[in-house]
Amino acid sequence: MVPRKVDYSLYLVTDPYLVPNGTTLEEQVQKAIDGGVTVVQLREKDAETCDFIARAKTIQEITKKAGVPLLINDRLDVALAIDADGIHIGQEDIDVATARKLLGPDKIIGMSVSYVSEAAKAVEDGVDYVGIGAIYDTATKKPKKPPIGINGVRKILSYLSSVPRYVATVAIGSLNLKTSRNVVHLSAVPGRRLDGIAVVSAIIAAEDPTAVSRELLGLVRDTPYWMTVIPNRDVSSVLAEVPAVISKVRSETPFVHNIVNRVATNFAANVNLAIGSSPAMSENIPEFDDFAGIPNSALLINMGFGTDDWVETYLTAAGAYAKKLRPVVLDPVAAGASELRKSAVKSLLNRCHFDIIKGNEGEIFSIAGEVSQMRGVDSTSNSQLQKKAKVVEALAAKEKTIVILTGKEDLISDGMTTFVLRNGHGYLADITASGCVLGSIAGAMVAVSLHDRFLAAVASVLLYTIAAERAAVAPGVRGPGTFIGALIDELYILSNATANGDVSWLEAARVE
Ligand code: 3NM
Ligand code: MG
Repeated sequence: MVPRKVDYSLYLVTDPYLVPNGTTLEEQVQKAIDGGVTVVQLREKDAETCDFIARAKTIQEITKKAGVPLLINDRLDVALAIDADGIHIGQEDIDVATARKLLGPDKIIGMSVSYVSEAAKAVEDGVDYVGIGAIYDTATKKPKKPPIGINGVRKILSYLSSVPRYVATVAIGSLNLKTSRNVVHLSAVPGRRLDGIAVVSAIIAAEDPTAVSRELLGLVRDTPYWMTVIPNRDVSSVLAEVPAVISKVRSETPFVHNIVNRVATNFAANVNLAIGSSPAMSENIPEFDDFAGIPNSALLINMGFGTDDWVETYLTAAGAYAKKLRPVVLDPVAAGASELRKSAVKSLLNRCHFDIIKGNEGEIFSIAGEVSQMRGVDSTSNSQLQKKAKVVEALAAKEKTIVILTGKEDLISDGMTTFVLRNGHGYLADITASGCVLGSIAGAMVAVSLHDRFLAAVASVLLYTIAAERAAVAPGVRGPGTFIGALIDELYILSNATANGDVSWLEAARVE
């Protein structure tokens, strides 16, 4: 047999117990193939050998006709009996060398792995592909190990990118219409991405396996807008585009859904209004889908409060906006301050994509897994600028996001380009929620600038920090209290001036 290039994009794993009433596994497999499934693995954990072989033969008729490879789960004897295209084995199954000897060099051998160490062993043993999982908890299979999330996939892909022989990869474990896009695209590392997704219940239990398969294949193959990073940015050309973004917020009135801590709610809503956006403050899950469906919507998740079900609320909200391809801003308030917050951020990053992540040094370093002088929300900078720039750049590239690191100087990075911005005023450190409201501004800006999120971040920080400089010296401002009112005024004044073509205030910008 000639070794062929296998397309792993949509890899169906069967389960006889999940087939809906009134249909058969064979029918479901046929419908799934009609929808674009590219590989089928027959998985029968309880079948007698004779039944397994009989079923393998009927499934093989379907896959052969479609030119789709058929792999057998675990059972080398069954694979040999029907001359299947290969087998899939787990860590505790037959060893690869024996399987290879019995199957020959041209058959496909795949293995389940959860960690780099297991992947390394599988590569060394000569497998053709690895099934990486479980990504998330799944009801389909009792997990032996904790789920590894998107970050677990990244680690294995990074390892594989350093291996000379190409070993293909699929991810498995609760991959469905909600999770697949992020798992495939967010896990990509330089030079390497998943070849596909392995799916059980989302297809086998579906009423319409054809439609689901078609949609899943699209999620694997279509590159989401947030994978595109604009190369070769320079300060003057980005600055030249800032007024257009600020004006667009005024003319288009984007809807900004703020999930924000109680300390910041009123301030954030007023700031959204001042720059021309339309705020809603809601933690009510049943209305998230409606909000996400509003054209020009954006979501801000500000983690400044902790309730029992907060992570669920954030995940549901981020999922609703992701489904509509609308932007989400994350403000990981005091991300490293407690174990609760650390694990909350970890869950979010293992599932969600964020268009902008905004935090102070302590928060951003904590997310990036770096050590800084973290002291809750008041953390100040001790690190060198170079170090900060490296951290924001790496985090932005890894998470396919724009990172804003606020402080005495603000850093903004898309993973390729990093700007340092030096506007602002000391009063911003003397009032509460000054960082939180920047997240709300970023939500409004990115809602009208999805194609250029870096620009949206630059526009947000400049408008806000220059407004702060002006507010601090505005008539009647005597301290932090009067500053808050003047800051809202200046945001309003500058935003309107910009919309009316007066951009002279931008001459104060200090960006490099
Ligand atoms: N293997 P669903 S998880 C068969 O982690 C299987 O190796 C896993 O089912 C692993 O797509 C899994 O319904 C079940 O979540 C995945
Ligand atoms: Mg097994």
